Amino acid sequence: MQFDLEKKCEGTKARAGKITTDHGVIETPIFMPVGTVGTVKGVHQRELKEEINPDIILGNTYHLYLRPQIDILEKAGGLHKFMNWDRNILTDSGGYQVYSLSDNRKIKEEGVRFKSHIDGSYHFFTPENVMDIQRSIGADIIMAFDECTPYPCDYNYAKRSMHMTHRWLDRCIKRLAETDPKYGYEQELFPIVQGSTYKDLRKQSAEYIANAGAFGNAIGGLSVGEPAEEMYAMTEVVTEILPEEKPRYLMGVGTPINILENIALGVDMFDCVMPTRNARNGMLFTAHGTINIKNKKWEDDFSPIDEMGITFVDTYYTKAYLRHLFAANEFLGKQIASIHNLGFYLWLVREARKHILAGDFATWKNQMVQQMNKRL
Ligand code: PRF
Repeated sequence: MQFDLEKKCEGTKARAGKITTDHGVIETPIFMPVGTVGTVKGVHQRELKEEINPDIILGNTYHLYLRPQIDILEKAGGLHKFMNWDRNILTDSGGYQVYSLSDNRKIKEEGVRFKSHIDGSYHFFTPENVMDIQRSIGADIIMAFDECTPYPCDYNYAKRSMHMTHRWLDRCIKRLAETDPKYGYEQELFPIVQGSTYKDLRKQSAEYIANAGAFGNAIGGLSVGEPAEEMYAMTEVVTEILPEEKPRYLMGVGTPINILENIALGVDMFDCVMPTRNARNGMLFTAHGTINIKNKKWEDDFSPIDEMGITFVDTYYTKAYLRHLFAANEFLGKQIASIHNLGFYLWLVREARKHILAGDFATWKNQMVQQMNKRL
């Protein structure tokens, strides 16, 4: 696997780059659609590939381990084959889902015991078995096992947790060195910076993570309820320290505005459930602001969903029709909105990349942030 830094923005810390893996090239900045259980909710693989066209999508260790379970994924020959997706996949380690989904969990140095949100059964995740599970899922990029602290978080808790995440990282690295990929292509680990909203902890963590010498690095523990300004401040502290020649991934972020602001702070990769989750609730993101398609004002608006949109649904359907589908609670409404929103997110990061390469990213970004900060 290789990362090439192609261009740095002059006015901001934004960068354009390319990650080359056995499943193709990932142009950065990138937004990775979330395919938690081996499906980007509501979107066929064919639509995903042909309309939205991301170089990489995300899967989840926690969910895939519980269902369909690892033996099925191994029999299928890995997640790529199971879901028929021949481009890149990144899997999150479960170091977040265990905390956000399982109602009953116990965190110890050895690992985390948790209760399945599906059938109430008990399971144990350790840095070692999470690496083994990610070998079996077969993602191209795999994440270290970490603890994502909540917001707000007591300083001493955040500090202890951060150190444990660092020790867990060492165990992840050791386990990976002792094992091989299962399906004949390379897998690379991204360690995760934690440290809550404390600058000194974030610095310490970024230094530790940078020293691990991994292929790329991630920033976790943000977008957990803190104000956007605090998130940006933490990103900035961390990107000052993480090596420039390696890709940087900000986990679980965010709104279109959050994404542009963090690109400006030197982040290359993003994922978030927002475009698909909000789509299912009738919220559409556009370059001119957000639309609540359930609103009565769209009832007789026969204009296209989004004249500027990149996917076929944007001009194939009208706002009035999409509103009707939501009012009637039809599946198709959620599908159309999901395709639109993902198309918009991918358009946004591709535009960002173009402007970084063209040298006018800062001006473009400021204008977009202003434009998108509206309700239509
Ligand atoms: N850790 C992991 N996954 C994550 C996060 C994290 O901190 C976040 C934080 N927003 C999203 N997904 N492993």
